[in-house]
Amino acid sequence: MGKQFHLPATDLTRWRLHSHEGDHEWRYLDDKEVSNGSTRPQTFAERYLLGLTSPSSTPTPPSHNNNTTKPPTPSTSPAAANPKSPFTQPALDGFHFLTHLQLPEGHWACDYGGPSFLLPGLVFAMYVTRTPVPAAWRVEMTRYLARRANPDGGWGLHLEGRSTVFATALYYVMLRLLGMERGHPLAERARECLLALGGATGLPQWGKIWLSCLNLYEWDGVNCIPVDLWLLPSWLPFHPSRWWVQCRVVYLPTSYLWSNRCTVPLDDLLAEIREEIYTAPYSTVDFRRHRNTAAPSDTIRSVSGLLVFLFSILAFWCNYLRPRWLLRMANRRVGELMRQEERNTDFNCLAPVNKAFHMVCALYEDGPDSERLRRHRERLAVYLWLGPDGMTSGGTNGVQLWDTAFAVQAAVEAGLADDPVVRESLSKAHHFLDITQLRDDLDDPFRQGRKGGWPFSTKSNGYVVSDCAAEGLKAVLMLQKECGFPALISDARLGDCVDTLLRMQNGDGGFGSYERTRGSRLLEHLNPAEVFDDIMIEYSYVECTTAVLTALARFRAHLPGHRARDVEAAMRRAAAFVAARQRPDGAWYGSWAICFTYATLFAVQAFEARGLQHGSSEEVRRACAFLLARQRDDGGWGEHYSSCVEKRYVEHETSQVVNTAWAVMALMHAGYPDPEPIERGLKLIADRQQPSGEWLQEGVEGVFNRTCMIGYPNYKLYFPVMALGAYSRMYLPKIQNRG
Ligand code: LAN
Repeated sequence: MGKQFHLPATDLTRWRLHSHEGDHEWRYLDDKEVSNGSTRPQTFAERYLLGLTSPSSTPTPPSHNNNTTKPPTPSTSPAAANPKSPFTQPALDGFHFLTHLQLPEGHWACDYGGPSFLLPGLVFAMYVTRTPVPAAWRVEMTRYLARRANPDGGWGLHLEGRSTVFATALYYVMLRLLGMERGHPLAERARECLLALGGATGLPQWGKIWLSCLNLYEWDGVNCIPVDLWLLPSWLPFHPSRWWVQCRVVYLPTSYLWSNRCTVPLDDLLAEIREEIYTAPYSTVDFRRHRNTAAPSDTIRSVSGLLVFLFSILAFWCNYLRPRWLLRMANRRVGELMRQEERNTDFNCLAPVNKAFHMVCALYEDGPDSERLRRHRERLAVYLWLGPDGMTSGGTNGVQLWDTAFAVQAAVEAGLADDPVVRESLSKAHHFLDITQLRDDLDDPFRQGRKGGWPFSTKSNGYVVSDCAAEGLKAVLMLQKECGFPALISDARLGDCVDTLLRMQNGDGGFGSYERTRGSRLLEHLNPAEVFDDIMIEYSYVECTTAVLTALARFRAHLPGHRARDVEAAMRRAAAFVAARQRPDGAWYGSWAICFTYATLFAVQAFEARGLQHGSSEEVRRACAFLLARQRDDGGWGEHYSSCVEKRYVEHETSQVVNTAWAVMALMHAGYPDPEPIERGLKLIADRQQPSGEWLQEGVEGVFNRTCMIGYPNYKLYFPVMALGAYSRMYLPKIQNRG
């Protein structure tokens, strides 16, 4: 964190978190609301999320209510001599803490921040569309940037990363648009950092697109994104419908913006900023020459020679040959596809990147007073998250379904479902799972079938994700079939989920994120975004594949009659995929969290679902050996995010509760015969637990596209519970049965 500046803050006690079917909005009470006293007090969850809780205001955990002191620090004596697990009470205390954070609709909220290229887009979209930024947002966004600046004055691709042009230029422009003077020390230091990194000509393509919309860069200096692409027949191997959906939905609105050169008129402020972000006066910059300039601080992969060649042909086509009528036709097509995305996501869009671009397109297509733009304005707040350090944008509109599914699994796997407080919480979570299931398919030709599946966040988002559907299915099966909760979700609806999952399996037996893989890996040569790797197509992932495999196994145990042969075949192929992905060192690489401990936990569960454990599988033994070799003297595991970037295990400076929970769970699922290392890991987790039952925030947990980190703050709460509770419920019986 950089030098601290004195910046105004809002009164954090005035913020309230609203939720409608999981869609969040932080609202700031105005003076009138405060003075007439009609507002409800902040809840514990709100105060916790805003960093306003203190030990005295924190509810006491059951171990205290029972008049017992916190259970004695567990000894590391052999399990057999320790029939009542010393880890059960910490698990219960941990889950009780989670119940205080649950929202009335049954899900959990959290700060899903980290990436730095999301918030600027939303602010830019507001600037271009002349949408006023509420004063409280302005104050809190500025404060956030001040709190998160690096010592050199810049910002990185994600919160823990070193400064890049991408983040520093976008945040700098954002600060200025929010009203910060160029002479403010925060702005001054950011500008110095940006210019030292080479200035805004080194922006990757997505940054260049934004600055062009803002009239701070020239469209001629952005590699072409022709709308015509969307008129091509979909059988073509490079058709956009074959791209990874996250990439496809970004290039849909940006193709419109690029092809129509959409640019906000220059005003005084923009004219000033123009002269602040380049190393030379604006009028002397030859933007055309910078189409492929990417700052060394930012570049993960440079644009391929093939793509540079294609770009030059396409630019010629777009600038000189393409008839106007064709452009109009393509615009219409892209407009239809954009409206379809808006309708299907209740104007949230898939994620904040395409949301912000859509909002700008709505202005240019439909005008400043259009209903479409009004709906977009209304749905900005779902992405904005307020925390102790200010306001930022989440990577999606939240982690609602994902967190809820894992919280349920943690309670059940830890054997806590009979506790009355836990039961009430599970019942609310069950309701959320019920209302969030996707009940129908869409008429969109490019969308993967979703009926019966679950999304990552909310029903409004509406995109099925293979592992979210799988984790949701497991949670419902646990509640309804194993813990006696009512059948809110019928067997037919559970069967729909399985049918949807079966349709998502790839040719290699694995599962991708949102869709089946539709294009060739060769398309990666056409990746124009210099800062992200592997974004062009869906790939199969070990985590997603295992999630589906274990969900199918649990489903089959309860409903063996549903498509028995298809389910068995899918499981067999999925297991083969996971086995094939094991690295020579025995571990698996994690694509969605940090990193080898995460993926190895999943992979080991895939083997377990096929009846293979330490005693019966060489692969599982190698996985255990990999983990054991990395256990630290304090009993924990700690992986640094560089593991993801460098694709080798990189130690964190300290053991991390979340990595430790994953590693011990992997060993337990593997049936590792010696409880000693597991107990040492669990002891570290129990020792780090606070008197309130919670665990404190440590390093960032999640990742995407290998280089961008993203926070999953609830991981530190439910994965420890799951690990602590699994010890006596799942692990001890497993090794004791074996004799
Ligand atoms: C996510 C978040 C959730 C994540 C899991 C469910 C954990 C994973 O197992 C499958 C993939 C998925 C759904 C996922 C995909 C990529 C997302 C949407 C994100 C990491 C959150 C933000 C990110 C998105 C791509 C950000 C925009 C950037 C681009 C490069 C397009």
